[in-house]
Amino acid sequence: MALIGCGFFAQNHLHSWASIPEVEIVAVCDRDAAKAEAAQKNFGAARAYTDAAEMFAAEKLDFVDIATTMQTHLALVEMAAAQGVHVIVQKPLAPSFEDCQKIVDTCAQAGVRLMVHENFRFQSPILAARRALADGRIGKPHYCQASFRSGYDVFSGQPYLATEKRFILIDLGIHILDVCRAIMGEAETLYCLTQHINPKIAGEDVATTMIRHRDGGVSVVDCSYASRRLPEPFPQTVLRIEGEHGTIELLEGYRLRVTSHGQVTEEGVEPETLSWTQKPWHVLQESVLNLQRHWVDTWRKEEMPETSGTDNLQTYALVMAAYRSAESGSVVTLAA
Ligand code: NAD
Ligand code: 89Y
Repeated sequence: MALIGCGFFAQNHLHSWASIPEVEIVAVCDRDAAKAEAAQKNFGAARAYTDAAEMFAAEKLDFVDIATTMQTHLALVEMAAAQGVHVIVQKPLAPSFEDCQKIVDTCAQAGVRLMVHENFRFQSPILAARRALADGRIGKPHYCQASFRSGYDVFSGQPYLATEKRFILIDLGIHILDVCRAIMGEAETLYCLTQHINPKIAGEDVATTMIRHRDGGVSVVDCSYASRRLPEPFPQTVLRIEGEHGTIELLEGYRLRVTSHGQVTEEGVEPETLSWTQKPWHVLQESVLNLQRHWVDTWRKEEMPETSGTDNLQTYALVMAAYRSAESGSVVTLAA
């Protein structure tokens, strides 16, 4: 495989690919030669490129992992699809729904697999909560609160986040809405309020969304980068899922509490740090490995990955509906 975009978050992709035995990183590519060369040296790739077109012309690849920012995704996917190379693309898939659809269609027409790097649903604490639900411990869920509230300075590592006119919903809310979809299913209607608290950034940094799901369930998805509180909980997502027989709570401090048929159990679900992960990012870093492992496993079984392009269009549609709702002040109905 080859990786395009050797920046801030791609380091986690590289460490994860390096620890999956079935995968060989043959090439890396970044417009910035220094970043490409550092990745080549640190992860033992045979070749480093600064031009993706040149890389696709020269290499025989099974798949490419695109870890650049969203503005470049469509053009890079078109290059991969033209060579019959399977694709993983970081979230958000593209700046508009139309371009996301083009990415999905381009891959379908070329017959290449497409997975979106939507990793939050693969965090081990969230997987533990999803397992408790799938095991029937609370029965059918009718309410979910998925909450991510932090004051962590994400702008020092990712400065582009401070200048985007749209910030928290498309950067972070996309993950929490995706976790909510994974738990509660598709949405029918949605209402969102946004706030812009930090004057040093261009976009909204708080978003509170209420969802009515197609099967009648209700969710509240709230995200904030303007919450000043100690201990700083970044990057924990907390969950409360209520069902007919009990409640699943993923609490701060990575505690999973399940009330099932009048009995309560509680366990720690914080992942161990790996040789290349560091707190507080370890839970996100490990989810990259879990997602990349899922790509390899589903490829071998010839199954669709959970976060296929087609699946991710539904999550992206929620983000766009949330912006529409916040801008218009009205409830938005999602297309079937
Ligand atoms: P970054 O700016 O640090 O890295 C992007 C790199 O891509 C840069 O080094 C840039 O030179 C390179 N690049 C851009 N266009 C290119 C092209 N056409 N060809 C080759 N190289 C090119 O950005 P980042 O913070 O690492 O974010 C990258 C993506 O990862 C974003 O979409 C972001 O939303 C996503 N991200 C996801 C998570 C997660 O948990 N899933 C976390 C952080 C960032
Ligand atoms: O870019 C974001 C993401 O996808 O997860 C956390 C993050 O790094 C900052 O919000």
